[in-house]
Amino acid sequence: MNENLYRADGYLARIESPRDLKSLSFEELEQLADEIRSFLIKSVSKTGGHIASNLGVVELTIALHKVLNAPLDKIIWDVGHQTYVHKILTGRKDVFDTLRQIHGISGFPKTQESPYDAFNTGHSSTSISAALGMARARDLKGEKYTVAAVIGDGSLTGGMAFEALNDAGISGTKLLIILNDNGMSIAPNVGGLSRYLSRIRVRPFYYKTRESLQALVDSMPRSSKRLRKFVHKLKAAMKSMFVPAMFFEDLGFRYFGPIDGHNIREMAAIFEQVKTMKGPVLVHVTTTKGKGYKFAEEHPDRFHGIAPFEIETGQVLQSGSENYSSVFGNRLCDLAQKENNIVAISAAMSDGTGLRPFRESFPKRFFDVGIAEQHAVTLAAGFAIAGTKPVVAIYSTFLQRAYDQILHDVALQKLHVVFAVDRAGVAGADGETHQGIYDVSFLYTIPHLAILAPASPNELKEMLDYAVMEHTGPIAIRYPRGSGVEFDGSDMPLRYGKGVLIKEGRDVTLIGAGSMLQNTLEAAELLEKEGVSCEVINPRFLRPVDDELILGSARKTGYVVIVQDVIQNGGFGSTVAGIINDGQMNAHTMVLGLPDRGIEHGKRSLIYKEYGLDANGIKMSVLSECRD
Ligand SMILES: Cc1ncc(C[n+]2csc(CCOP(=O)(O)OP(=O)(O)O)c2C)c(N)n1
Repeated sequence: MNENLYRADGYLARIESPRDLKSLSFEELEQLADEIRSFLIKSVSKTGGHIASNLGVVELTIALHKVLNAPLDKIIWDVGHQTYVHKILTGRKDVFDTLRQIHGISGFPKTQESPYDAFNTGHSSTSISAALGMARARDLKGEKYTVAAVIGDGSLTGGMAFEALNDAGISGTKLLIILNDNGMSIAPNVGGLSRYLSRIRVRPFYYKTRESLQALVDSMPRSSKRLRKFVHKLKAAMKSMFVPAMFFEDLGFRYFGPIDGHNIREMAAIFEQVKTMKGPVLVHVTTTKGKGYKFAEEHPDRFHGIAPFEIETGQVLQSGSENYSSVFGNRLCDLAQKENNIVAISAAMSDGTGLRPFRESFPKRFFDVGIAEQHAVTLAAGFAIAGTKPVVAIYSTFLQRAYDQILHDVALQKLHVVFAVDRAGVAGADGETHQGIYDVSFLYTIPHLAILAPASPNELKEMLDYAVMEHTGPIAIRYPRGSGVEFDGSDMPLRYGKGVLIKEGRDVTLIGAGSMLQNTLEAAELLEKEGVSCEVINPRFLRPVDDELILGSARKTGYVVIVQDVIQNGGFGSTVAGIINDGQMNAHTMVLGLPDRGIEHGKRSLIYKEYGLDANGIKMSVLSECRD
């Protein structure tokens, strides 16, 4: 038991599984909610994590588990960043201090971690599709249980969620959707749907009256057909008076709400009622993001995902040098001062991608499209073809969503769109759903696309200048999470398709791509001490490859090692190896990268170490081949 996080004589100490909630009264559940809040604040202040979203769903999670019978009943959490309370209630409170740490529990649902985690999530807007699939499978197999998707108003801005609503509404399938509406994505939510939800939020009178009328209909004997018809007509008239178009009901859902998402009793009563209903139902609950912790309520965006912090002040404990995201954002502002044609596009991540200064300085040239990466990319294509210079900043992992838009809408038309691919490489504590380790492989299949990887903040600035001001076609710059350091040679002028020889040597050529250059340089130092003379190349362009530079070095050393922070297959490493093999020279090649499977969560440096991509790991791999 973790006595620092909860009291031995409290209610939380008694909860080993959701079954233990069934016997508690609503007053006791409210006390449990208080204990969970204090547990969350204490624990996440040490590990870091998605504190604000979880503080917002304490009562909702308790009410759901009180009424549903998990793991028989399935709960699918959209994005999954708000599952801490669910994890605490489903037998994981005593390992909660390992959250997001290497070999510890994940910050997202994992079917392999617990039978209570019904579906793995991480990227947004997938829950309704997955829940509908599970519900349809249940019906085909003649099984009986409830499937519930819990989705936030931010995640509802993603196209997939609309596609799923469109399908689910007419499915006739028993399905429960809980819309957790806190008015926030990471930043305040955007778009027409968000505006629509806020209009509903301020019209509780209509919904309360309508629910009472429905209850009246339900209580009437079947024989009183005329009276039932009259009440139905009254409901319809009220609807057209108060809510011009009832989106969810028109799509085919029975709609309940808005309900106070911090009132366990009220939510439990509705969940009991809807649990027995046959078709698709949507329950709209309103919550406060960050509820119960002053700093998170006041700054839900800053406390969305946060590093370890001091509880008393809300201040983050570690603060390092300027990170790549803000180097990018600030440099883009400098360029935008000079060039009026530049526009910036974000898919609900303006803070994370460093675009806040741009948003504030150039509000008319900044576009937050919601969690809609596909739309963001084709929007950029439209901007480009109409003669502006769009820069789209998206994390590597979320860019996966927009593969076809990059290929079909941007690249085939050779449009000048700049992709700022943030969090490239190992992303760290968010884990396997968030690793930016696939982008080079999938971007490599896209025609006409240049791919650059800066090895230092100065290089990122140079590359951004080049990509925005000089290049004319599609171009991606991929840079890692966190900050970087400068090195000798990082100020060499950038030339299209050209890498840089950083250090000359005789025995082996080490090519350190982007963020891996630093570890590669350190590995070279270690190898020199072992008597291995290393030549080191900074490729700068992952595509096109500087074959002249690389072939020249391969000819000299006869042994080329490519170090990259992405999966080994496809992309830069295999292309370089192919070029060397095609050159029919007697040179040996080795690609060091990550295995082609999910990479777990943990501190970035520890993950790189685990997979042999730290300086020592690189040295050992080089030596093992030298000695063979
Ligand atoms: C495809 C995709 N893009 C971006 C993100 C980053 N992201 C994580 S949570 C979040 C906001 C979600 O808002 P909402 O669903 O309302 O949940 P809340 O945190 O407000 O509870 C975003 C943009 C993501 N997980 N997936």
